[in-house]
Amino acid sequence: MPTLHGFSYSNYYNIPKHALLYKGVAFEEELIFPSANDYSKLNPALKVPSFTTDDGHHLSETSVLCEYIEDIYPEKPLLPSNPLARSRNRQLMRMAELYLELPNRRLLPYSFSNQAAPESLIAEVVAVVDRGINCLNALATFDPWLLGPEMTMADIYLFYVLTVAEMGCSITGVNLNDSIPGLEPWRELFAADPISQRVAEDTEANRSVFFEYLQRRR
Ligand SMILES: N[C@@H](CCC(=O)N[C@@H](CS)C(=O)NCC(=O)O)C(=O)O
Repeated sequence: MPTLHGFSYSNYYNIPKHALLYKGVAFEEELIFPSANDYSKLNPALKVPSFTTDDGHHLSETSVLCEYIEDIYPEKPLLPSNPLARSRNRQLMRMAELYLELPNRRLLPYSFSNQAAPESLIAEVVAVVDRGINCLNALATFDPWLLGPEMTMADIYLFYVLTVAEMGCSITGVNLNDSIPGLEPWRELFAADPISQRVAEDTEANRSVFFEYLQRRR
């Protein structure tokens, strides 16, 4: 059986997990942190998540796992079949990661430690996040899903990207709901799905274990 390795407090971990649950794939979850002995065999970048395929190969990088899951489990598709629509989907995933997740991730150490972030860093983050806001306003339709009537991989990607983006926004003061019309009702729609609720419960259940891991790393 395929195995998803990592920890539920990770927003990246939750992306392939949501996709697997949506597709009804039987899989195991291994609770593991990147500091574990031999974790590099699963993922040489020492990041979570990683994935062991049904035939024992290890894969990592969340966007790659999404592609693999879609290729291997095509039932209940999460990417459109039309090449342009497929690329549009990937374009939004990439933009969400580059311009919303990654800049805000730079603020996580300050969010977790309650220390003030340097103003220069905040200004850098806000400038990149502004690009992300423009991308979503230009491309997302929210009718009712991110890119039309079907829920797709881009919806999953953006939803979990936003959990880290929100942590950063609580420091920068950027209000994504105000800046991106349609974002808030779309988030509510996604969050109401039973799979989202299951993932959210698992995330919450992992909270104390994750913060203990962070303490040990300091
Ligand atoms: N590029 C990676 C990023 C994954 C990532 O940053 N994961 C975080 C957890 S959300 C992580 O493993 N951080 C390293 C650590 O906690 O030591 C991917 O797409 O999977």
